[in-house]
Amino acid sequence: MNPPDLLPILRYPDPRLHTVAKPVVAFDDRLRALIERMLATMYDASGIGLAATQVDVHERLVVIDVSETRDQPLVLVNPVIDWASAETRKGEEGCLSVPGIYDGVERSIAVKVRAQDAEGQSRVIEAEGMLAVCIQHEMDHLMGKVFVEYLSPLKRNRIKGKLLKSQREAQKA
Ligand code: K2U
Ligand code: ZN
Repeated sequence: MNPPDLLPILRYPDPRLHTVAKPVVAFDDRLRALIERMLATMYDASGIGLAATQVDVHERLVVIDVSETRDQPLVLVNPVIDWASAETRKGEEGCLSVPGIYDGVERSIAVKVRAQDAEGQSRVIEAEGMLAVCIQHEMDHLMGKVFVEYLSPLKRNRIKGKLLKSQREAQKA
């Protein structure tokens, strides 16, 4: 079987990254094919998470794999954070849509998420550590939020300028 085709990842400050995703309603072959392509895209980009928003699909779907062995994919459809710890920690974050930029973001250290799997089965996930951070980062994407929005306007404008410059140069090459 051919590996699934990779999907192009939107790059900040593409305005489509600020679209609010709609709930997934059909648990069909189209969804399963999309999940396969998102997983292939995430692994190919060495990411530990990918939200559908980042591949210009505006539905509430996230894939994650925080395992060392890169073989424990987690599919979250229509995820809802039911509980987030009051205790927070500032951690270094990156984003496949903001290549080469890493900065500190404050996140709850633990979250409880209700979501459906690729077949539509509901499940509850209690997460902490990197998985909790990744879930919060991906859920932001589904709300049209990119992690650089937690940074100061000065930093964010510098990042915007840097990325637009590198995108222009890439087009010339
Ligand atoms: O762009 C994305 O949504 C994938 C994110 C997920 C993520 C961001 C920050 C912290 C945890 C997860 C990353 O780009 S995946 C790349 C990466 C890998 C390990 C640690 C941090 C970032
Ligand atoms: Zn991201």
